[in-house]
This record gives sequence, C-alpha cells and structure tokens, in this order.
Amino acid sequence: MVRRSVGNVLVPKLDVLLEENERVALLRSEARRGLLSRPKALPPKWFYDARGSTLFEAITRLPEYYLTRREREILDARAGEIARRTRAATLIELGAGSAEKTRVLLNALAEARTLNRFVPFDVCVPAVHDTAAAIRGEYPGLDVHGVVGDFQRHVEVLPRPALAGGPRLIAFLGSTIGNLDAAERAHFFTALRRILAPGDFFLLGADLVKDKARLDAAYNDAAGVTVQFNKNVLRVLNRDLDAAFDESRFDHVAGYDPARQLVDIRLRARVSHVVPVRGLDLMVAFSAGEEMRTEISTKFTRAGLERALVAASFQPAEFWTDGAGDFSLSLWSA
Ligand code: SAH
Ligand code: AVI
Repeated sequence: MVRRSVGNVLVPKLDVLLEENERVALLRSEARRGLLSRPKALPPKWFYDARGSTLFEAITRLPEYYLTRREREILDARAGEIARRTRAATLIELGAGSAEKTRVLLNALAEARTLNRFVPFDVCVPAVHDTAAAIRGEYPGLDVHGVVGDFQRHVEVLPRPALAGGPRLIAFLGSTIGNLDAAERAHFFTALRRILAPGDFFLLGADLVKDKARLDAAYNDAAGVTVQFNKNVLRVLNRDLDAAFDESRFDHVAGYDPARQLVDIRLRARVSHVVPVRGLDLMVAFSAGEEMRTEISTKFTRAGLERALVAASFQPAEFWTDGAGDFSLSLWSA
C-alpha cells in the first residue's frame, strides 16, 4: 500500500484507501441513489465526520445506550481468554472509532506478549488519525498502522500478515454489523472469510434481540443526542454536496420492529418542501410526513448469527454474553 499524506501533514503509517476525492465521489453516488429511491434512504456510514464520531462517543455514555457498557463487560471478562486463544500478532479493528474498549484487548494481548501491530480501520479520517496517535502514545513499541477505508469495499486489501508472520485477529465491535442489511452482511462475511488465513480469528460484537421498550429508549434518549447524531447526515450533505437541508424541518424517528428484529431510524419531514442538492444537480422534494431512512440497527440471536457466519464458512470458536444476556461477543476461525 502506498503511504500518503492527509492535508499537508505527512502522517506516519496511515494508509488511505479512500482518498478525499474518492470519498466525495462515493457519497455523491450513494446519496444520489438514496435520494432518488422510494422510500428515500441514506447509508449510515455518512454520519461519521468528526462531529458525527464525537456525537457517537456521547451516545456510548448515555444511560439508555446499554450496548457499549455491556460489550465492555464481556471484554473485561474474556480478553485474557481471547488473547490466549488467538495469540494474535496483529489486531485489525474495523470501524474502530475511538477504540475506547479496544484497550481492554490490547492490554490482554500485550500481557500475552504476542501482539506487535494494531490496525485501526475506519471511514472517518479524524477517528483513524486521533486513535492511531493516542494508541501509539499509550503503547510504546506497538506498531500502529491506521487505515482509512470502507469495510464494505476494502476488506480484500486488509494488511496481510506481517513479514514476521503470526496470527491476525480481526475485531468488529459495537454491533456496527447491525447497521448493514442482511445482503450486505452476507457479502461482508464472505469477503472477510476469503482473506482469513488458517490461524486467524474474527471477533464480532453483536447486540441481541430484547424487549421493545428498552430498544426504543436506547435510540430515543432523553438528552436528545441521538437526534443530533441522526441529523448530522444532513450537515454532511450540506457541506460535501452543497445541499441546503434545514434540520429544523425534520424529526428524528426511531422504533424497534420486532417482526424484522431491527431498529428503523429515519428522518421525517415536518412540512412539504424542496431541498436543493447542488452537488448532485438535484431538487429533492419531501412531502409532509415523508420519512427517509438513515440507518437500521439489527438485533441478533445466537442462532441467527451462527447461521450467517457458518453460511460464510466460518467455524464457531466461542460465544459469550454479558451477565444480563443483552449483548454478544463471539469468536470465529477460518
Ligand atoms: N467500534 C466503536 C465505534 C462504533 S461506531 C465502538 O464499538 O464503539 C461505528 C464506526 O464505524 C464509526 O467509527 C464509523 O466511522 C465506522 N464506519 C461506519 N461505516 C463504515 C464503513 N463502511 N467503513 C469503515 N468504517 C465505517
Ligand atoms: C454504530 N452503531 C452500532 C450504532 C447502533 O447502535 O446501531 C449507531 C447508533 N445509531 C443510533 N445510536 C447509535
């Protein structure tokens, strides 16, 4: 991979698989498709500019948003076991964000003395940059190699085993897998399985099906942070596609659908209006009450996860939950 610079600053060990012009081209094509489809829909990866990533971090601290705390509880209990079982030399984290919880794994792998490389991979440039810098400072001697890319497109070019060899552990935490639909998940698992070598492991964090009241609360927090997070995609379109969305003309709508086992997250137009999207040369009409999907957050069962991963030829290794059975962490091998 070619080492490139971000802005004018040469960043050591940062691979950019999605350059700024390619990111905007991808946004342009996905936004055009989504704004012209019925119902309108935008892919959730566009939430995450610097502000969106900061808002997500705020969500993880909300009382209603149990996911991050539950996953951390499992990591605290199982990181030693994961380190001993995987003996990972390289930890690659997809959708790493701030890699807050990943420290638990890094500590266990450091203690097992197997780890020499950490690869935070994310679509959000500031997240990769800041996380790589922070981890480099906290773990002297660890080779930290940030990658900016789209895990739905670039799994095939994930770093190969280091020259010195050693197993890779690919972590995908936080239930970000739930933000993909079933077809996208199947494609992702298949692409990932293809690059997994014997001895490598995949560690998946996935939120579990539970009662509607708790899920509705987790995605409709009293402080309104999720509203700001959801509407952030409109700011991204305004800035990067020269659009003129007015946030105050939309309401945040999120609700768990037990039949489809997912939280459906939308923006609903309060009034009928037309939004210019100059970067796409489009005038986008919204009728009063029209909803545009911005995200799904799928909830899983153990059996459903096993079916999907076994269908992609993964072998189950471990399946853990927190004490309350809210969240799962599972380990898979090639
Ligand atoms: N893993 C962290 C962050 C989860 S938030 C945690 O568990 O708390 C989801 C993260 O995935 C964000 O940092 C976002 O930028 C990243 N992301 C979303 N879609 C992506 C994509 N298609 N490719 C790469 N990163 C993506
Ligand atoms: C990143 N992802 C797993 C979060 C979720 O719970 O689906 C994103 C999120 N959307 C609203 N709140 C949090």
